[in-house]
Amino acid sequence: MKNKSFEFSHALCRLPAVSVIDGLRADDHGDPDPVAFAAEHAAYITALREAGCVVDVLPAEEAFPDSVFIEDPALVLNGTAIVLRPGATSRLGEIASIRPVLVEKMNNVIDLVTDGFVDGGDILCTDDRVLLGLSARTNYQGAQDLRPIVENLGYTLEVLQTPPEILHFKTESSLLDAQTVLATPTLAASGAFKGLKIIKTAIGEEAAANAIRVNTHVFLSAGHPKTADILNDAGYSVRILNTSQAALIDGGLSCMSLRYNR
Ligand code: CIR
Repeated sequence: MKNKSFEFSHALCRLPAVSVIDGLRADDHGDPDPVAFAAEHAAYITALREAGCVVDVLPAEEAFPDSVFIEDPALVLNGTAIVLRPGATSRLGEIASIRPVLVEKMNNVIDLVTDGFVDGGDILCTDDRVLLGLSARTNYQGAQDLRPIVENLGYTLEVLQTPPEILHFKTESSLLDAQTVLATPTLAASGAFKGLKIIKTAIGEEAAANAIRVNTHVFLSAGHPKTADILNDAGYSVRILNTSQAALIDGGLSCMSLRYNR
């Protein structure tokens, strides 16, 4: 029996577009290089496959610079895909792009019923809980829309507040196993993770928090050696991946795939 919060048979990714140079970002540290981005993305897909996932790779969507971050317009729970509504205007068109793919691949597809906003990056799932961080991209109406959907799928929804300086709830947190999260000291202190064990990122390595557990591996962004040591010492099998290009436009490891079971 798979542990549904971190054991996945499949993943869905979308190739980065050349227009990724226009990706949204809070602070400008230069544009990503599309060639380097594609190389890092290819290594990420290889790592997902080596971790045991069948990976379907969708073509790039030039009209949507941030569409490589495929986690944001959808969530898959128990084989049901929920089409979300990204909170950035430039990303709303990603809904129409991803929806037919989900209809083809998933058992069931559900839409949000109002014009509320939810980004997948604000959602962290355990086996039976959906933690949703309100943020600049996810609003209360979106949370209200999501609640009956996730409850019908057997989860409880917990609506939390992402500290204002953080883009997404999962920019600074990730699930390591059914009882444990990796989180920055700031998000850990917010009280969001009641009932869960918290492993904190090392000081100065906050960007390491956007990790992903995929089957027996924990994918961690390169450049965070102290956090890698903490995770290795805690018994996790850490796989380091370069995310330097995604980081230039506020993306990380979780955002670049939808992971699910079929
Ligand atoms: C954005 O601002 O929407 C993208 N540049 C980054 C999205 C990252 N997604 C995520 O953390 N789930």
